[in-house]
Amino acid sequence: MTMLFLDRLRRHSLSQPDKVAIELLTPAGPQSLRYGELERQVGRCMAWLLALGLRPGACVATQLPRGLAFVQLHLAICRLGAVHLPLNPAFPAAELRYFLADSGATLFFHAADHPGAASIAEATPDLTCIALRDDDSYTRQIDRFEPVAPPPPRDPQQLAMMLYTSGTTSRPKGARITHGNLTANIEALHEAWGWRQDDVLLHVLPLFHVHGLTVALHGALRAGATAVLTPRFDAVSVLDLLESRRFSVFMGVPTLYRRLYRAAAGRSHDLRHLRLMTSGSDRLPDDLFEGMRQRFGVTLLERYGMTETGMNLSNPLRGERRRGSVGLPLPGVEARVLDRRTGTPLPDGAVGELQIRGPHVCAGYHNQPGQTAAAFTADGWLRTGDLAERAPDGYFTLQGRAKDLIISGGMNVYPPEVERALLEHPDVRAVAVIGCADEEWGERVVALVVPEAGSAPGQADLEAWCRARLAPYKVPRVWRRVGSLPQNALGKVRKAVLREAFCG
Ligand code: MCA
Repeated sequence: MTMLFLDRLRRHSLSQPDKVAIELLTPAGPQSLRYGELERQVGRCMAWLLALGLRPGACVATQLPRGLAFVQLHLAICRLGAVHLPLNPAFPAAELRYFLADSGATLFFHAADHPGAASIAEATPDLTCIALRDDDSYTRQIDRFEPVAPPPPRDPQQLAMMLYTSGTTSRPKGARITHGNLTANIEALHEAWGWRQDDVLLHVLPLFHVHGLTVALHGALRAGATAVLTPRFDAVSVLDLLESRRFSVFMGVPTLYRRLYRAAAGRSHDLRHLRLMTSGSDRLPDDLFEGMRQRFGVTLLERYGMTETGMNLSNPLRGERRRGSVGLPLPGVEARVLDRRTGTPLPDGAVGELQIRGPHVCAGYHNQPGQTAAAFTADGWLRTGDLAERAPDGYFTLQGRAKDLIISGGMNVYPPEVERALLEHPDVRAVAVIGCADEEWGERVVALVVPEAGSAPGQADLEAWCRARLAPYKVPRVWRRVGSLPQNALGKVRKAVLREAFCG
């Protein structure tokens, strides 16, 4: 059996205790944690969690900014055999309440200035809520404890994380991610992307998604490499850092690359010392792929993943990084393209639904047997809802989505979720939410609102309504009032017609 991810990390703490594992850049200067210190701090954190009554299998939610406390809590929760649910700090209380209730979390770590925390603590007396002011206050908490060092879970079926993904028909569902899933994915990436112990990753991505957490951070820790975390993404300072320090790896979404590209206008930059710059979470536009090559001398490596699976397909590290393609199946991953009507496999060059199978695919959705059954075939293939075609030489190209989904700045926005929120507004009779192409964000969220007779809800009012219920990136940026919405014979809104009419 392959050594599980956390075991591998523990080995690094013994073999290279003085090597920097994580460096956090802060306005007050860098803070670093060496592999040996990381193991000790995680040991103290585990002692604290045990003192708080945490048991294996229990779910711990965190809604924390990127920082050393987040990383240590993540590793400690997983190491104790509990389940980590990392949440976006931008979720308002309304969304947060749903995630906490649905996951059955027993412990919740949140930022001390969280506006909704008091009401949540009051409404859910069984939930232990712990406020952390910053990394320093976290360190003071755990410093009261001697480190413990229980062996990491050895059962690959043991749950490690729960990550929520929205749906077109349902409320968000928690993908159940096991230690075996995490290990399978990180081993596949280690091999395919040639992770090295002397790699230095510049990490700018959110830590509460697969991309930033289980691909970027775990990738660096699995390799025994160094991850340097910026407090937030700022194109000019990231560009300066990439040039001035010897980073070898960077991971981003197309919106980030667009900003880097623009920030470099009029200046010459050479980023050829980076051996790997990957792009994912959304389709990389052709002009950006070419622009990054011309302006920085870098050929971006595009890959394809999902919350339910981690990474599935990737262009090769060596060999052709094909423009517009998401590459080939990673080691251990099976991928196929099926006819959506008949369910039969399609020949190369034909567009159908992409399905994925392998040891990295999650163990279904938490408490949602119906959704799990709908998402998987009887023989274990995950229906991705993405359309793709396979070229005769094995490269896959995404060709759109069968699901109603908008991707804005690499974040998934499910129109039905936004529509449901707006339909609760007393002045809204009907609404359709669509994505319109946008150079910076990939797509931008547009709402077409049919008001109730005699009412005329204002944009500011509708926006405030959404902001109280949804994370800011889901809130429509463009609003249009319409008299009616075009429907098909089954009464379903014809979004293609709306996109044609309103995405000018
Ligand atoms: C921020 N804003 C956004 C988005 N992000 N609006 C639409 N879409 C977004 N993605 C809005 C904020 O609400 C705010 O508006 C304004 O932009 C500025 O906010 P700020 O936080 O300063 O934004 P930013 O720092 O400029 O963030 C943009 C970003 C960020 C850096 C592109 O969105 C980002 O890090 N995206 C990467 C997401 C990612 O890692 N995705 C992976 C998940 P206002 O003030 O009006 O509220 S997908 C995944 O994991 C799969 C498996 C995969 O394959 O990778």
